[in-house]
Parts: sequence; C-alpha cells; structure tokens
Amino acid sequence: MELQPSINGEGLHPMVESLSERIKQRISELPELRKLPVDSNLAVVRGSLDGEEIFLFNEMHGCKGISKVHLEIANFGSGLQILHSLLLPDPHYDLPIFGTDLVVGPAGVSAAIVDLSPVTERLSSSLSYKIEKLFIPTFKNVRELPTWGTIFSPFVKFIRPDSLDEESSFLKLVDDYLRCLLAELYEKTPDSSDSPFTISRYKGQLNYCNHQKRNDKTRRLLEKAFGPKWADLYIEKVLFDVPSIPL
Ligand code: BLA
Repeated sequence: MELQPSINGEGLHPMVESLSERIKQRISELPELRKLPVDSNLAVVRGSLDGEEIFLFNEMHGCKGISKVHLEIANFGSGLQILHSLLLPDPHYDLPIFGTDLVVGPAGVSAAIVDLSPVTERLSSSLSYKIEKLFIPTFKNVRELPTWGTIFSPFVKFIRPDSLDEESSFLKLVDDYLRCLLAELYEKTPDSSDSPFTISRYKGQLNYCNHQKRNDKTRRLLEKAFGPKWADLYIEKVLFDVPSIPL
C-alpha cells in the first residue's frame, strides 16, 4: 500500500525526515494494511506559536495483528520538531508495543527513544531471542528514564545522539526493532477473545497508555501550543487513546 509522501519535507530536520521515511517503509510492509480514520480536526493540525507557523501531521493505520499504527510528525517552530510513532498490537496476538519518540531542538536532537515494550510480565522468549541477536550499539549520552518509564523493556534505548554516526546507529536500531516486530507478527497466531492471555495483554496496553499520559513534557508542549483543553483531547484521542476491548 502506498503511504502518503511526507507533507512538508522541506524544513524538517534530516533525522526526523530519515526516521519517518524508514518507519513509513516498514509500515507499508505490514500485512493487510488499511488506513484508519482520524478526526478531521485532529489529523492535520495547524496553528501558530510565538509568531511561527506550527503543524502536527498524523497518519493512522491498522493491519493484521496491530490495531493502531501511528506516525506523527510535528513542527512547533523555532527549530523544535518531534517524531512520534506507536504500534499498538491487537491484544489477541502475543506482541509488544513498539514506540519511538524523537525530539529535536534548536541545538539538535535532545531525545531519541525506542523500545519494544512488554504488556505482560516480560517480552516473549522468541522476541528476546531475536533482539539479543541484533547488534545493539552503545551510545555516549544515555539519558535517565523518567519515573513513569517502568513500562519499558530492558532493551529500551533513551539517548541524546552525540554525532551523525550515532544518529545513523539509532535509525538502524529503530528499523531493527521494527523488523523484529514484523517477524514476530508473522510467527504468531491469535488467541481467543476470552483467553486470559488476550485479557491480560489488553490490561497491559491500558497500563502502558496510562503511564505514557504521565509524560509532562509532552503535555506541556502541547498546552503551550494549543491550550490545555485541546492538549488533553489530543493525548486522550490520538496519542494514547484507550485501546478497544478485544472482541
Ligand atoms: C520526552 N517528549 C519528550 C520531550 C518532549 C516531548 C518535548 C522532552 C525532550 C527532552 O527532554 O529532551 C514532546 N513527544 C512530545 C510531543 C509529542 C511526543 C509534543 O510524542 C507528540 C505530539 N514518548 C512517546 C513515546 C515514547 C515517549 C511513544 O510519545 C516512548 C516510546 C518517550 N518522550 C519519551 C520519554 C521522554 C520524552 C521517555 C523523556 C521524558 C522525561 O525525561 O521526563
């Protein structure tokens, strides 16, 4: 399936541009990919902040095994850009949540985080085995996770890239994690809706989203740009909406 070309490719930081292209490429390989509707007033959001034009742009898909495939690119002006992507599996499948966030400020990339996060006690052994076989680069500036970050796996990488080389290594790692997720997806068969595994994965997803909602940095930036009411709506409806109950 053809994904939309980048809107406003101009003006995007090269790492935001490259990461979004890479993620789009992997998304296009997902099985039975379909576009999901986003509220028209939330899909592409334009505004202005300190006299500069700002925008948020969302692409939302679903596919076999993954209920929500979200890619967001945001430009808050003054050199502040964000890429956010979340792949929330269908809880019938024994799959982790893929998440990545890239925050670029005027001085360069300040935060780059990627993880395949478990929604039960731990990641499946088949997935851990795949990740352990990857080349996991080391980065000079490893950042400390916030207190709500207990949802992440032992394989989480949260860094401030130190060089173009580190930026490339991070891009490759995101791609590797996505490839692992895709490989897992092809190996798994769904459990039934009333299976205790499905139910506990659903609860784990709720817990993940509730923890993410405690990220004050995301909320503050959205509030500054669009006001508190809108920020809350956007977090609840687009970024970390309550996943649908497995039927
Ligand atoms: C950090 N997220 C941040 C920061 C900002 C945002 C401004 C601080 C950057 C820094 O400390 O250098 C803002 N992130 C946003 C906004 C959106 C967004 C506005 O996605 C969307 C419009 N966040 C995620 C996902 C993960 C994530 C999927 O959305 C992880 C997989 C993590 N972002 C995350 C973490 C931090 C962060 C762990 C650091 C928080 C902290 O240090 O307190």
